[in-house]
Amino acid sequence: MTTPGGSARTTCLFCRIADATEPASVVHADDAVVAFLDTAPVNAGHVLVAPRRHASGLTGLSDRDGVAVWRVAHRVAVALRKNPTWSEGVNLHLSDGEIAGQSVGHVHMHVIPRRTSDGMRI
Ligand code: DGP
Repeated sequence: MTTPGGSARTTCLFCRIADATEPASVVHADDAVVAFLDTAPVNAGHVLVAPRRHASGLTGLSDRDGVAVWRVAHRVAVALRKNPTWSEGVNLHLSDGEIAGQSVGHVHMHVIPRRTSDGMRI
């Protein structure tokens, strides 16, 4: 499925993943959102949730797409929480802007499973 978005459809990595012209391990896809495994996971099962429609950051994100991203991030988090081997907790994280650590210019939410053994302190 291709979502309108001008040149971003070909130049933006996450637009290409949404359009399935770039490979990704997709765990959920619907009309508004695609969710896929992060290739540089903080923990096993680290998922990124991105709107299909291109928005580089929160300023350009519509209410509708924001709600859709949240809905899927919530569902992925709840699914991960069902199996304590996969996650004893979850961090939801979104970096908006380079100064905040955003490295891919297509807004996305991180769903990061947490385990006692991961030793992370965030
Ligand atoms: P952020 O730094 O918040 O913009 O997160 C970008 C994430 O995207 C980062 O955790 C690594 C991930 N990433 C970068 N390139 C690719 C890719 O080609 N495929 C996938 N699935 N994830 C990627």
